[in-house]
Amino acid sequence: MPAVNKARRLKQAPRAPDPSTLERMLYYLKLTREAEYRIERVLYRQGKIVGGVYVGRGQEAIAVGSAIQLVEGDVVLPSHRDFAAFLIRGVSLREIFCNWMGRANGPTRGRENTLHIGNLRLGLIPIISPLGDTCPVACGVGLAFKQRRQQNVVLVHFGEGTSSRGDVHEAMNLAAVMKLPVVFICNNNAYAYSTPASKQYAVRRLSVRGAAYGMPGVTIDGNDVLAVYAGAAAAIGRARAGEGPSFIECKTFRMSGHSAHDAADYVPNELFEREAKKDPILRLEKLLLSRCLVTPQRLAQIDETVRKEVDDAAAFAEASPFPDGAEAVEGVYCGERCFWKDRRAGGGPGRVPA
Ligand SMILES: Cc1ncc(C[n+]2csc(CCOP(=O)(O)OP(=O)(O)O)c2C)c(N)n1
Ligand SMILES: [Mg+2]
Repeated sequence: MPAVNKARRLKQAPRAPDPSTLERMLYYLKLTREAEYRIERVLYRQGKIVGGVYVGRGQEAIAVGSAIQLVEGDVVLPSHRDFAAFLIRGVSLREIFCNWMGRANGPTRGRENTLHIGNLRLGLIPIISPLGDTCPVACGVGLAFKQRRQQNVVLVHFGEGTSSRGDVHEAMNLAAVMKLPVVFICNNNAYAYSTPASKQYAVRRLSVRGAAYGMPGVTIDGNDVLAVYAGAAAAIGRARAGEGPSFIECKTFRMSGHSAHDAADYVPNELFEREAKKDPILRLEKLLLSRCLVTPQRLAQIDETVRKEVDDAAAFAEASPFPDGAEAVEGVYCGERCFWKDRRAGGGPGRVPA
């Protein structure tokens, strides 16, 4: 967690994004879509990526519209479908692809291949496998900010399935009682693996749970990046002002199986067809064109940039070495010769020094 107090330099985010932020949001939406497509539909199918591959196709606007507003010192705890949060916080596409492809120079040095990567300097806490456990951790980060009188905020994302877990409820209660600067963002994509939302909870809107704990709760259209931006701006502003946590339910749809191996046969086709019409990228493109904030030529340029960046990252990862088998036991325990301590001291990734 960043220790430096940047409070005096922080300003509350504006409610409406300016034209350059709108274009940046479009860029990140497109970069996320293209990168995840390459990972899930190309490299995985070529056998170059193995194991579980989770993407957030169709729900990219949630991470984009919220993380884009974070400033130095803020922290985000993304879910497994918030790829854009990693990019916006400054993890490079090359690092991400190296991690997916199990390479020695990826952030986990080939130890795992999903987005369980973090970087405290960037204010990014990795996904925690037991779902929901990120929420109490978010409270811990928020408490640290509060105790240091730092005006930073924490965003924590989780699915609607995860919202049924006890940890989430305990964390929401704790955050409200302690007035912690945490924004709870529920990515409600209608399915938790094969379980539809109707079998997950009995309330009409999950946002009523905000009031249950004494914090504002809103339900917004998670496929509308401007709605996400506005909802997140209000919650972030409140958190920065020391007024405590908020709960945002972002309604969206998982436009994929749970993971790359899952054909999602249990999701009716009509649902995919209906939801495809609400695609967040097409919506933002249409809006920017109608307001003359981009030209068709500019859109084509963005597409070209995005494709080149993804080509570069994939090629870089493919050309990168796999780790030596012996490295698997390095850095597991932090003892006298600690890889992680050494790395913090500038030792860089690689072997534990002798
Ligand atoms: C405590 C826990 N239970 C089960 C799992 C296995 N699991 C991983 S993702 C997932 C679905 C979660 O659904 P949701 O919270 O709606 O998120 P989504 O995948 O839809 O984004 C499950 C059951 C887990 N990682 N942790
Ligand atoms: Mg879900």
